[in-house]
Amino acid sequence: MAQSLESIPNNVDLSSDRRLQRALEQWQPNFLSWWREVGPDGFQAHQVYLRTAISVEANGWAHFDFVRMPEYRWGIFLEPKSERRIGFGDVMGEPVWEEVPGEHRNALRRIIVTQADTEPASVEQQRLLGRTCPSLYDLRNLFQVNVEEGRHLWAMVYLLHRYFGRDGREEADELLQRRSGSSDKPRILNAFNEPIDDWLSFFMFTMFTDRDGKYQLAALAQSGFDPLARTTRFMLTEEAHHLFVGETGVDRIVQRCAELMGKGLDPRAHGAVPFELLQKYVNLWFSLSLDLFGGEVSSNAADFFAAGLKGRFREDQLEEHKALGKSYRMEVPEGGKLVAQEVPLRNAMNEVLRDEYVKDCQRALDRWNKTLEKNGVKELRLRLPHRRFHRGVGPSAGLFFDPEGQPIAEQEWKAREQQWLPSAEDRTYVRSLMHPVTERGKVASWIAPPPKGINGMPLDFEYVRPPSA
Ligand code: BYC
Ligand code: FE
Ligand code: FE
Repeated sequence: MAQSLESIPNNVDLSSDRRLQRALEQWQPNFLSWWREVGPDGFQAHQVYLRTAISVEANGWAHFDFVRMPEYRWGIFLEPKSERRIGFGDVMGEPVWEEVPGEHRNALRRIIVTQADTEPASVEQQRLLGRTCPSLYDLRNLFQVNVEEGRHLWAMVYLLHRYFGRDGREEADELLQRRSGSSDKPRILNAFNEPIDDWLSFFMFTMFTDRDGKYQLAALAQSGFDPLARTTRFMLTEEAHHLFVGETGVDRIVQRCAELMGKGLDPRAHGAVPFELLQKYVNLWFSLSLDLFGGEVSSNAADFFAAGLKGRFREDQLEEHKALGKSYRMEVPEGGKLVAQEVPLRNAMNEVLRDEYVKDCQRALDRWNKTLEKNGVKELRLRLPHRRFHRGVGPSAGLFFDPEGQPIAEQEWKAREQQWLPSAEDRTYVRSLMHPVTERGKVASWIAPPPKGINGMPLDFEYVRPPSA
């Protein structure tokens, strides 16, 4: 069953719009070439136990079967239309838009392209991980995340083709041309050009960076541009699994470390990840992911909110939706000191969204810290570094702060950077742990087994089967 010969699974009545269907069918083989070129390396012919979205209804969703990844049915699914009105900003109360308003065309295209760009980027970043999987269960989860990020790209490309005419089609082509980490055509946002070449980084990425995805998608799910709101709502249901993979993945690594430390053993001597490395990887991926929310003070963010393009997290559950005449107090570095500043609330929307994100990350750290405690580790606890630490975007970028957020001199940063962020040696150590474990039911030494399998299957289920099977 070669999917490329069939039409594209969808709930948008694609067959009624022949031109659009043809344009997407022309893009499809380019997507597949991209997938084969920079998608999961070495596993394209394997049979993977995957979940495929076949409709947006609860039962059409949990469809599990063995699939070869290039034959995954990447589909276009939007939540059903409802009588929605714009819920915030200057246009609050007006009916949502079914087409792109001319005055917001550039802004919307930019938001959609930025969102779209992250999806293939993450697949590229993760392409070599299959070779060093800690178990078949984890290998399957990696591929589930990868195919769904591929579907998220489809979701955005549909919007570009359907609503943005020729420039939308050009943008869709360029999404397949940029490459994560490339020096001449890099991906748009910083974190998506960082290497992910070990599984500790993968779990940190799905914990911290996919979680930016959750908050950005939630903000776009409020959008006055209804097709964007409806498609991001459905994407959020898939995102939940990615976050599960990240949060529980790190928790299992913490557990392994804690079990050894609780018995007075040295994790390094037993092929596990030591506590200080866990903290350094948290510092790295949390700070990189904070940058993805944009600058603390942003006129773009204010414009997006005013225009009804991008709301706050769960905007529909807030009490007021104009965000006018209010300010947000933040500490901003100025001339080597921290100065309190009152920022008009709309200009602080990136920071408001980041607040929700940080709370959610703290919740996960509390859970990991319980795992340390339960295993008899008394003193050590993981901590989120301060928001100013190691930032590349916003007023703290280019300045130096310790993990508590205190300004320090560049020299001190240089002297201590390796205590706070993974050093070349640390990365080498983590990579040295990465040996593939592909025997059914077996798990690598550095990670605890998961508490249960996927879709009610046992832990020793053969989640990924070699091509001959
Ligand atoms: N890297 O006004 P500012 C996901 C640029 S993740 C590089 O402060 P704004 C996923 C910015 O473009 C979710 N450049 O920021 C996760 C602007 O450039 P110009 C992805 C950056 O515009 C895992 C300048 O700096 N979705 O789905 O308010 C796996 C000043 O910007 C960065 C979205 O991002 C950066 N980190 O907000 C798979 C949603 N940050 O104008 C998938 C769509 C800022 O000076 N994007 N810049 O040329 C947006 O809503 C906004 O573009 C941002 C930035 C929130 C990213
Ligand atoms: Fe995604
Ligand atoms: Fe994701």
